[in-house]
This record gives sequence, C-alpha cells and structure tokens, in this order.
Amino acid sequence: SRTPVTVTVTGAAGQIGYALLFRIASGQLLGADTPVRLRLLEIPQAVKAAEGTAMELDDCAFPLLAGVDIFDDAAKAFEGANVALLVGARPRTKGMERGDLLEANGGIFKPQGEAINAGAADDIKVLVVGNPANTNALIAQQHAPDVPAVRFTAMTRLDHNRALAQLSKKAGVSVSEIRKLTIWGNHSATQYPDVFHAEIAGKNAAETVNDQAWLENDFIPTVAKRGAAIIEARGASSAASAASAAIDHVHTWVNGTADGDWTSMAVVSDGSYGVPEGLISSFPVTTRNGEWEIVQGLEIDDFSRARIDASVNELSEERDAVRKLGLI
Ligand code: NAX
Repeated sequence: SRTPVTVTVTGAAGQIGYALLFRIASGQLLGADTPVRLRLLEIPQAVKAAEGTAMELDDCAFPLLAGVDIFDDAAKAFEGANVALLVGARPRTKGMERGDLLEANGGIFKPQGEAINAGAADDIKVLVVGNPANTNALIAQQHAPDVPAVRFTAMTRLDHNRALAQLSKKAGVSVSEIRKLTIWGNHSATQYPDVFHAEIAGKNAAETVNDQAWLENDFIPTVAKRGAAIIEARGASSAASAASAAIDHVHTWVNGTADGDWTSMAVVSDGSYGVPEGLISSFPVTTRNGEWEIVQGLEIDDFSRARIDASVNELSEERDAVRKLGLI
C-alpha cells in the first residue's frame, strides 16, 4: 500500500476544523487510495478539545487514516508536511483596528511560515483559510524563503462556489453546467465575482442571463456578503461550506482542472492582469500535475477593470500595512 501523505491542519479544534478533519480522513482530500497522517496544531488552551476530535476520528475507523498527532508547537506540527491547511487565525474582535488585526495574525503566520520553511516536505502545498487569508498567506510565504512562492495559496474557492450556486439558481441550471467563473482579488467584501467569461451550457453566462441590474445589485453583493448573511442566519460563521471549499481547493490543485474549465485560487501574482507582482490575489487558474497556472489573455472590460482594481488596491494596502508593522 502507498506511503501516507502528511497533512498538517492548524486551528484543528475550531468549527471549520471539526467539519474538515473527517473529510480529509475519509479520503475526500487526496483520493480513496491515498492514506493520510494528520498533524494538528492548536494553541495550548485548545489542545484538549483537539484531543476530543482526535478521539472521534479514531472512532470513525477510517481505513485511510494512518495516525493523528496533536501539537501546540508549529515547528513540530509542520515536520514532514506535504499539505498544510492554515485554518487557525485571530478573528477581528470589537473595537479592533485593521492594524491590530494584521499584527495579531502576523504573530501567527510568521512563525508558521518559518516552521514550514524549516521542516515541511519538499513538495509542500499550503492553503491559507484563516482571515485575512490573502495577507496571512503573504506573511507566511515571506518567511519561507526556501519554499517556492507558488506553493503558498489562499482560499477563494468558497466565494467561487457561492457564485456558482447563485448563478445556477438564477439561470435554472445545475452547477455542473457552469464553467469558467472567476473570483478576482481579495477574499473580502471587495472581491469581484466575474461572469463575463463564464459559460452556461457552453454559452456566455452574462449574455444568457442578460440582466445587468441583477448582476450589479444582486449577484455581486450577494456573493461578496454571503459570509455575513450566514452569520446572521446561523449565529455562527460558515464552517461546513468553508471546509468543503478547502477540500475542493486542494483536490483541484492536486488532481487538475477539467478540460475547458478553470477555478479560482488566490496565488502569488506574476503581474498578470495588472496585479502587482508578489501580491497573493485571486485569479482564474488551471491546474495540472500539482501545479497551477493563471489563465492568460482574457479581455477585461471597464466594468470588470474597476472592480478588480478596487480589490487589488485593498491587497496593496494590506501589504503596505504589514510592511510598516515589520511583519514582512
Ligand atoms: P474558530 O474560532 O472556530 O477556530 C479557530 C481555531 O484556531 C481555534 O480553535 C483557535 O484555538 C485556533 N487557533 C488560533 N490561533 C492559532 C494558532 N496560532 N495556531 C493554531 N491554532 C490556532 O474559527 P473557524 O470558524 O474555524 O474559522 C477559522 C478561520 O477561517 C477564521 O479566520 C475565519 O475568518 C476563516 N474563514 C475563512 C474563509 C475563507 O473563505 N477564506 C471562510 C470561512 C471562515 O470565515
């Protein structure tokens, strides 16, 4: 049988962790023939809760689960990691300024980047879920100089999936009929879900829907503010859908996008589409053999340009702020 793949998950005792770990252990992340060894990272106060989750993982008797180890030390947690899911983060609390939030998260993602640099496997792939995800990914990446920058990604797949769901409802088609949707920019309220290059059953999605007012006043704000709507309804933030998107992100990265389709991932910019080099911004990407590539040559009209620029400007501001704080 195959050697287990080591998957490190941070924030393992949190609500996304609780939805995510069981899906990884059941084989949904890496496939039904790939055993996994889990390494969980938590803060000391939450180690006991993580141990409870590990007991439940045992009790599922998953044939693919080769072991679970729990750590409160990043250096140990990332040892030998082939895949790292960075879910744990410092949430914004009442009265917290953006600078405070970035600083608190710098205190988490800097040492985690260093630990990945020191101890992860050569083929390490990193997905940052914890918010502010793009900039947390940038901080970790900047502290892992020996790891190719392309291995650090942040999650906009939940936004992508939310956009698929909204568009499928509007058009009255299954999500499987929709291709080439794109989330551009930051995983924040400024993100831009783009349907102008998308297709529904092979035809241009914007033309098929043919409802600019819906696009501007309904679709874009609904997707961008969905996280807040979930909190309002559920009394807690998205967890199962976030875990599902994290599974999708890594699964697509490892197994490739379908011919004639792409996905959305926040990846380090090479300057494509005028996004400043080095920012970790969401793009349309294809994946193959475990590597991603930004889709090139899309025409961006004025409507899309303004929205992409607004979100990318926010990312530049976040980068400037963490630079000023000495975090990168
Ligand atoms: P929870 O507060 O339920 O869990 C977070 C866990 O992280 C806690 O158990 C905490 O002890 C742990 N943690 C904190 N600092 C840590 C550290 N230094 N090392 C290891 N663990 C640490 O939050 P949850 O609902 O699970 O959400 C986790 C993160 O995902 C949040 O930052 C949240 O904002 C973010 N999200 C990102 C999404 C995305 O699309 N990119 C969507 C969902 C979610 O909102």
